[in-house]
Amino acid sequence: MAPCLAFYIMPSHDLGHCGKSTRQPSMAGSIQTSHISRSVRNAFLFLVLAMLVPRSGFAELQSSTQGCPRPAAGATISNPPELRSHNGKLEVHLHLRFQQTLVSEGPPRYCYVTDEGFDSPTLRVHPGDELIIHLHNDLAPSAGNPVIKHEMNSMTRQDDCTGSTMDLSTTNLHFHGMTIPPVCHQDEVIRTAIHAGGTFDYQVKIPEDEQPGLYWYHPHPHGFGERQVQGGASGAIVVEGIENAIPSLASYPQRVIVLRDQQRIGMEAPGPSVPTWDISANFVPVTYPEYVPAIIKARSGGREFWRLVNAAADTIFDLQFVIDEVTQPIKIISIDGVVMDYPLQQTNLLLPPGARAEFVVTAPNKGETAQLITQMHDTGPSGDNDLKRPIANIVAVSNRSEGNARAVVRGRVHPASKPKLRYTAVVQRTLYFSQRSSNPQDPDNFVLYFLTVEGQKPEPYKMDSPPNIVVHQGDVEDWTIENRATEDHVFHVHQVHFKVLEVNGKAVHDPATRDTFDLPFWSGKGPYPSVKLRMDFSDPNAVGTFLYHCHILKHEDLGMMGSIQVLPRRDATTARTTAKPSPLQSSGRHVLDGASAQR
Ligand SMILES: [Cu+2]
Repeated sequence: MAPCLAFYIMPSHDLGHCGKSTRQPSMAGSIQTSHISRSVRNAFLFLVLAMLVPRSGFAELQSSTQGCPRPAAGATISNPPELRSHNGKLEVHLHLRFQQTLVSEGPPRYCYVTDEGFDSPTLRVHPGDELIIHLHNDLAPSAGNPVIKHEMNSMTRQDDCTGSTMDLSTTNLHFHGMTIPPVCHQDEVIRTAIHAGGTFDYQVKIPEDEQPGLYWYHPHPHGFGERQVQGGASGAIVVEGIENAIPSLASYPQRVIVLRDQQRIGMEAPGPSVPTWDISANFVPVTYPEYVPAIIKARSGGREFWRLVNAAADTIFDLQFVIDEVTQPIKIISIDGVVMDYPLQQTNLLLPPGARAEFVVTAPNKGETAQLITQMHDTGPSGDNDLKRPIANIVAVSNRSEGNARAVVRGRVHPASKPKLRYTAVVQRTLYFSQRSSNPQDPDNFVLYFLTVEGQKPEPYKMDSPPNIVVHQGDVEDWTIENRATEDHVFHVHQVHFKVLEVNGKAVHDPATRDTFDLPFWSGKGPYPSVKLRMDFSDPNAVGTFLYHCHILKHEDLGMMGSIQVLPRRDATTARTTAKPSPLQSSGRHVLDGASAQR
């Protein structure tokens, strides 16, 4: 029993035997598995012991500063604090903090706190703005922390973005969904390793053509993202100007809701009726088994503009808005930060980890019972239990001032332009999600996760792996992503958005432009679930090396990831010499015509 005490100290993949052994992998990556098992067990024993001493007895696990205050279950949801750019600039100090907790306080917490004390603020910027984030890693290095390193043999230089190791107290920052260059001090996450006590300056220019909409920031240290994100390290980014595309939105109260998941307090291994993770909305927890909903106060019968990000590490939400037990239509305006080709009226909204949705809802009238809920989502026989549960009760109030939404503040805005997606792909690739047991005969077996380019060898991603795919700026490719695993996986690519062209081999017209997509699990027989995506590498901000991965962070941490290098645009004189693919990239790459070399 004792080891399972640590369920709320460490992510389940650190645990070994608190759940199904085949679903509780150890840290993988570049490290030896036998070593991992011992490390994790030792770490684990330490943490169990730590649980049994007074909190002051393990102060070395705390941040060097104060912790992360959180609202109680059943609290009223407020918009996160907001920081707005002024005169084309937003500069902020963010301190990443960790707070160890007692059982009665819920799971351990991570948060971003500003110098002024704002917790995980929404950053509101305009296209063209300068965004400067001084990220202070206030996590405390601790001899007691289970330090698991991803060694990178090729790292010898000591400049800013050549970090040699990641461990539990290492962090960095990813601007999810934004087309910010993947270079040092901007949106570089492969080699940016900010160690405990360190400060790192991010200085980015929001692209002039960035789509107005909802994005988010979160840590992306390879091997340790789940733990920090699930602890609460995340925040929304709003690129202003969506009311230019949809003028009616300017008149609606606006609400930013950050959905997260968190470790579930409890001794029992998840059964089919127990969620793998608890959830929260703007940090108001909704926990098993009581599921006390948060409260949202909205003007009776009024329309509101809701901007939701699924900042959960692992949980897939399938949202519904229900009034008096009748599911209400949701008018979806935007997905993943991009206004859709046309609004979609739906009664449910599947939101995998990382995805965003912006939509209009009509609040209930007084006397009506209204809830935002998530439905059960079947993630497959190997997947998590993402169960049906309420998120918030929507309570009708008399007027807007009683509600806690706020009106749109109009600022400098740019016309909303569509991504430059051209429909002339010349290269087809197939990538596939797969997973397998490390050794079915070994009681200590764990799950290995892969995201593989067809033709290459399935291997967990390592930080010093060469790019799996190499393209040039201007290339347009179609990627077929297959799920050959018996649980859902969520495809996400940094720096670029894509169009969904086909689902399971059938053409679709998806009005959304996305950066995140849920692949349903494979049943074990028949064709693999698949999706064909149009990838456009024309944006100069995407030149560089960046990642694609499963956005279920447990899987990402364990190596379900690959990297792509976008080389500078080839010109006419070099086209013929550079068009020949390397042996690595030739695998799974089918050139349909010669046009790619001409761009
Ligand atoms: Cu996955």
